[in-house]
Amino acid sequence: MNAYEVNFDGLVGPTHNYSGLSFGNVASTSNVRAASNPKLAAKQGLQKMKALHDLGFKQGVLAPQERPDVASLRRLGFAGSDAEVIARAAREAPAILAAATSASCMWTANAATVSPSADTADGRVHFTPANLNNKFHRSIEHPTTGRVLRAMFADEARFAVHEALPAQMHFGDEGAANHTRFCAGYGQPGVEFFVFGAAAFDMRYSKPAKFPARQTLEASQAVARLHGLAEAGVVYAQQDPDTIDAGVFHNDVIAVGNGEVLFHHQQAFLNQADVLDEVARKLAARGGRFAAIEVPRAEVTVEEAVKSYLFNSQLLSKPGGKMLIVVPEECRNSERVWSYLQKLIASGGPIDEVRAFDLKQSMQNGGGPACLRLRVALTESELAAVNPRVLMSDALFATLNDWVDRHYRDRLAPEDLADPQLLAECRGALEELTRILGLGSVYPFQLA
Ligand code: SUG
Repeated sequence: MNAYEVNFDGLVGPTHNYSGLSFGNVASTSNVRAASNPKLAAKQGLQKMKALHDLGFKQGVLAPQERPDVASLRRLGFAGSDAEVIARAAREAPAILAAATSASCMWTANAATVSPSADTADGRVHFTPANLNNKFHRSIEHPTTGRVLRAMFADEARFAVHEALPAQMHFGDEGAANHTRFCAGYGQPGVEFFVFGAAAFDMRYSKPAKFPARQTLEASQAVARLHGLAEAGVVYAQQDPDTIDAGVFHNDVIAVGNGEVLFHHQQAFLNQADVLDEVARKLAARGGRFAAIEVPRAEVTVEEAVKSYLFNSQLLSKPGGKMLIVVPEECRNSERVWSYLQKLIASGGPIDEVRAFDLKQSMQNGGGPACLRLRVALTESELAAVNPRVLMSDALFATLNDWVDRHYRDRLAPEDLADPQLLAECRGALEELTRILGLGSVYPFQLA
């Protein structure tokens, strides 16, 4: 049966802003207090979705969330009407209000970990929303993420959407940003590659010294258990702690995989040679031929990788068997990175085309092309069971652009986060969006 990879991109929410919330993510902390442009951010994201849809790739949309999250503010003791809750938080704890207002759910690579039906014991596609426990502003995403995923993948005979892992640092889970799957074909059993930053219970593993390791080994193992993955189809690898300290806060900042290919930096993993051997062996047993493309630090340093987001790229399989690499414009701005890419596509290897996209609004918070999408491999019949309203089309693109034009501001400065009107604007936009995307009631204000 035919199977596809579908990329579900996060639609940037109306409160997109720069609050410097992600310690360890260099772009986020360097752009703190800059003014943002939510309208432009949403449009840059939509342009990428539409361009890939036009090239024939399967593309979907994942809805943004209600922000500021007044329910979280109430749990922290800010009381009164919604407007009073926001006013009090703005006065007494602006950093907490900023966290509760973040549009960070746009980075849907962190929405969940997904295992396709060919890999799972019960033959369903499994989703575990990520608890994103390392950052408060992201830890509040998973309840709504779970409801949105259930509204998109509602057929329980085909899809299983789990609860997030326990919200605790031992099980810090960052979703698909730390997970890649290798396979000979999307519908065939593959090798799921879980990359962790540290172990929570086992002190023998090394840890970064400066920045947090956001994903634990124990979280990855729990997701593999929940999804019913066979040991023969799983590889665990540890990120090099020094690269985490250099700003590689997720594995998708230093490596990207697709099909039989892993495109990665020389310093991506600890014991890199052993890791690559294990993937090659396990993939061979599943009928695949592993091809690792290792970028040496002599050609691109870790710092250049972090700055250009070379590895936060999408590798997309084209009909002829070759792959397109989708990179952010920042790769073009680095002479060394761009010339590496030219060499790569001329090398005769699996990647033979590059396209750069302007995603600057998201990039300034550390979110490149790969951060913005959640990959779901689906068979033909599973794809037919997905809520069709969330799949990109010319009509949906036009509708969403018009929706953005009517609901989004083109400037949000730090002081604007105290404006109680922002919540009303966000709710108005989402009320309409749930109808456009056929999601039913998924937001706190709709469920109250
Ligand atoms: O979690 N930035 C996000 C970026 C996520 C990128 N995702 C992947 N690499 N898959 C994060 O660090 C910054 C928000 C702010 O500072 O306002 C932020 O949340």
